[in-house]
Amino acid sequence: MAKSKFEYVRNFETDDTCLRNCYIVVRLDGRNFHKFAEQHGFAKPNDDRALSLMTRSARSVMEELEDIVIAYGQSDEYSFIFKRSSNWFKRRASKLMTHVASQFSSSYVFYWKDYFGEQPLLYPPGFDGRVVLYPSNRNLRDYLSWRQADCHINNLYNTTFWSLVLKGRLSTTQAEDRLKGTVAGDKNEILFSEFNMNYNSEPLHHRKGTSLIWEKVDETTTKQIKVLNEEKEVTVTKTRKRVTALHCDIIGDQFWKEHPEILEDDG
Ligand code: DGT
Ligand code: MG
Ligand code: MG
Ligand code: MG
Ligand code: MG
Repeated sequence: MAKSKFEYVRNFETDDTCLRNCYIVVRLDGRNFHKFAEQHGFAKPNDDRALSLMTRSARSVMEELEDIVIAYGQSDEYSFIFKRSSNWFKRRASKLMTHVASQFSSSYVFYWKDYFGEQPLLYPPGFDGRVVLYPSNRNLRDYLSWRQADCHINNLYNTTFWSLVLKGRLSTTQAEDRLKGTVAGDKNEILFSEFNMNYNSEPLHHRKGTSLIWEKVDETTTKQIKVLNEEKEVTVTKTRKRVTALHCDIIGDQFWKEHPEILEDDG
């Protein structure tokens, strides 16, 4: 086909191919969710409807897009890890990131009513995205450990903060002052001695966030077939992959030993 004289503008596109052999991480984060949570009456410090909707949207991203081996989410963020050998969209960062962000955002709106029922969505939420490349399994594991450690630190702080405010009747400024300079042990102690709470008994999905991985399941169905004009019933077993949500520690070795299929060998 003849080229128009306008074709040259294509050369202004920049190459954003992700380096080979690296895991491609796309992290999304809710835009101004401080306000979004306020306006939609999210429970403090954790709203299970909101967390479940995030995970439902992340599940849609994993099911609809290619090559995502694990996703990890907490608060208003989700990270999606593409397998290091992925060649989806020729590894173009902008394609991968925008597909993740748009699939996630439209799912968040699409599934809103499944979690919030009649409560209306007051305005269209948005999510920012970024792409980060990790060249080794250690780097990727450290990335995920960083996000899970962040979940833990924030959740311990928020749990203590909102206990002081909602149960201890402190003002938000007083609670802030009370927590200034405290370490994890101090917060555990406040929860235990003042609110009779054992932090380690708080829900796992609040303390550890949510990891989505692919799980193999055997599906058995029965089928009617005709053999020599005779109807026969046979059972057929198919192995299918299904997204499963886990709320376990992903910092230690155990999780990675139990799921060796997530990472590809360095080498
Ligand atoms: P950004 O990301 O720079 O546009 O601004 P934000 O406001 O989204 O800030 P970010 O992402 O650092 O912090 C997440 C906010 O979302 C934080 O203010 C608390 C809120 N949030 C997330 N999950 C929950 C929840 O389950 N309950 C409540 N009450 N708030 C939540
Ligand atoms: Mg932020
Ligand atoms: Mg945010
Ligand atoms: Mg955030
Ligand atoms: Mg097109």
